[in-house]
This record gives sequence, structure tokens and C-alpha cells, in this order.
Amino acid sequence: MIIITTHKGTDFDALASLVAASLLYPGSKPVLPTSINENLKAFLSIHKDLFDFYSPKDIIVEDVKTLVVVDTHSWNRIEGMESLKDKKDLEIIIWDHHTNGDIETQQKNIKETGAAITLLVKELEKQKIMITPIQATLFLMGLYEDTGNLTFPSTSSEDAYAAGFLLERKADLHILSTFLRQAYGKKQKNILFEMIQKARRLEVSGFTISIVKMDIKGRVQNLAMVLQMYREIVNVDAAFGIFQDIEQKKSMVIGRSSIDEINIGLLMRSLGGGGHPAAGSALLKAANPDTIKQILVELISGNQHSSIMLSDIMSYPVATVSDDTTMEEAAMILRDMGCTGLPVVDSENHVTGMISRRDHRKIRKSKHMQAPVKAFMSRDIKTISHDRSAMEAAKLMIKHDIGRIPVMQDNKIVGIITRSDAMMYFYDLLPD
Ligand SMILES: [Mn+2]
Repeated sequence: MIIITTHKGTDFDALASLVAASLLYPGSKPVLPTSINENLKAFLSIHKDLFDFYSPKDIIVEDVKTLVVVDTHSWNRIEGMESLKDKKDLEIIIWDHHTNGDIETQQKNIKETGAAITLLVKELEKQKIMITPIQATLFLMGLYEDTGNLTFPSTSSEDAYAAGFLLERKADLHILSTFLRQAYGKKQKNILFEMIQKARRLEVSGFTISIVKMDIKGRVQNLAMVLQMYREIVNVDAAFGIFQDIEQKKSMVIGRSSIDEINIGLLMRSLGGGGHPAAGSALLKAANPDTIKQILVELISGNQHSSIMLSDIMSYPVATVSDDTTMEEAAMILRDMGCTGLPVVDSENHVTGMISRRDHRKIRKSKHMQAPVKAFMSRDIKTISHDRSAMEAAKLMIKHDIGRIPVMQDNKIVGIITRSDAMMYFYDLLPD
């Protein structure tokens, strides 16, 4: 007998994975834990007849030859399977998107996707197994719930492909929205309320920040959104939530910033997490929330180190040309370097202009290719000091519609910041 089961506190991703796995293993018995999420109960109360679930107590352990576990691979997260732990010759197959777990087997299908159902949908597609519109709807519900409608940072391209596949298989978005929990539900409301009651504002290096320590039980979704609302309500430059799960001995740190000077992504990287300038998070194991708070304050007060300066992201060394370089030579350098513009400098390394591919289009007569660049270069050059922030450079690019800005130190050009450098920064593509 093949049985399939999933984690306690079953959510839509777990239920979807359970149903999908039962299609992959014909003749198997899907075992639904007794503790399931509230919105799942509502869904099952209407759709129960469509599925043939077993309860953990229905299973005769001696008959189990194969155990398929989906959306988890931890013994303590599955129900009623304790005696299988030491069963000889038991075949175990795992389909999971969590990296941690203690169920050992050769047959691990584990990949860090946003939802477990993504892995199973991929397999169903591969094996060309037909799915009904109702199954597609349930699968998409699991996918959307675990990825926050494909918005959580854990979302992978495979999740989005799976979503497309399920919509093709006629997943019904109306049903979906009826059963999926409101992102801002009762749990989130209670946490926000408690955070506001605890709210304290701190002055650090001239910035107003707020750090709230909270105890939570189990997984609470959408904490990032709660924190965003919190920051707006208490109206601080940056807000941090330290959500400690005492049972799991871990703390989730989430940050939101509304100012350039406090770069959350960078702060979170110092804590082993990640993010963007305005938002980010880090998961810390067994860390004391007071220590985390202290580290955050220290990182922010040493702000000049934590905020990314242009010198960190600019391109250098910079190829420059002198103003008597011919247009022909400049064109060759531009082509060889694969760039669109070159700063023109005088003998003192002062920037006097910029010569671009676009300037070459002004050339009407071939003899002009022998003319010096100073005849064609643009002279109204915006430069930026090396100690300014990436955000300031980006604002300058947008304001003047320019793609490259020379970075200056002591009146000399030390680098150049291009649109692609700025993009690397904003999309968190910087090497660690
Ligand atoms: Mn999941």
C-alpha cells in the first residue's frame, strides 16, 4: 500500500500537493492530518465529495510499503506515522520545497520553489497526466497562498510557469479568491494592534526608527505587510519587527525604510538575510531579540558604513579621451569597450565633456571623422561626488535623462556610474 501525507496545520499548498501526488501514484491513499487550517476547512466543507481522504487512524501501518510525504519532510510535522520511522524496507518519497527536514531517503524531490505544488505540477505536466479544472483551481490556490500571489521573494520562475500551466488547465480565479485567506486577516490585525501598543520611537544618528520585539507562534503570513503598515502608522524613517518564534527557536527580522540613508537590504545582508533598499528580512536561529535590536541600532548608527556609496557600485577604471582625440579614434574606443559614451578630460584629468555614440551621428562629412572630439562633444556635464548615494545618482539620471555620470573625487574623475550600475543596485544584484 502506498500512502501519501503532508504536514499538520495543513494549508492549501499541502492539500494541493497531497491531491497532486495522489494523481502521480495511482492506487495510493491520501492521508489528511486532523489539524487543518480554517480556510481549508471552509473549502473542504463544500468540496469534500470530490476527494477521498483518509484519516491517520484509518491507516494500518503494517500494510504500508511506500510513504510519500509532500510539503514537508520532518517526522514531527506529520501525523500518526511515528511507527513508520523504524519500519524496515519502507520506501519513502519526498516532494518538498523546504530545505530543512529529518526524513531520510534516496528519493528526495526537493527544490526551493515558492510552493511545493509547483514541483508536483511540473511532474504531472511531464508525465502528461490530465487534471480537471477543479484540481487546477486547488493547485493554483496552494501556489498563490504560499507565494502571496507570486509576490513573495521566495517565488521562483518555476512557480510562475506552473501558474500559467494551471490557468491553461482552466483554474477558476473566482473560486480562488473566495477561499484564499484575506492577506490582512485577523491574525495580522492582532499583531499590528499589539505592535502599536508596544510602539517606541528611537533617535539614532538623526534618524527616527522603531524596533518592536514580538513573540509569535508558528508561521504567520504577510508579516512584511504588517510591518509596512506599522511604519506608516508610527511614521518613522525605518521600522523593524523582530518576530520571535520561541518553540522553533528562531527569529524573523523584517525591516522597512522610507529614506535613502537607511538601506534595509544592506542591513539585512549583515544579518545573513537580504532585500532591497526599502525592504528586507533575515531569519536568525536561536538569537536573542535584545541582541538583534542592539545590532540593528549599531548598524544604523554606523550608517556611513551601511549605506552603499557610489564608490561601491561605480565602474572603474574609466576609459577617457583627451579633447584632441579624433572622432574616428573615439568611435573605435567606444566600439571596443562596448559602451555608449566616454568622458573627455584635459591634461589635469578634469572632465571637460562627454563624447557619445549619439554625437557621432552628427557627423555629415567623412572628413569630420578626423576632427577632434571637442568639436562634437557635449559640454554640459553632470558629475557626482564619490561620497554620494546610489539613490542620488539615480535621481540625477532621471532628472537629466542621462545614462552615465562621471564620479568625482578632488575634482578628478575616479569612476563612472551607468544606468546598468544603478540597476544592479536597485535590483539587489550586487555581489556579496
Ligand atoms: Mn508549502
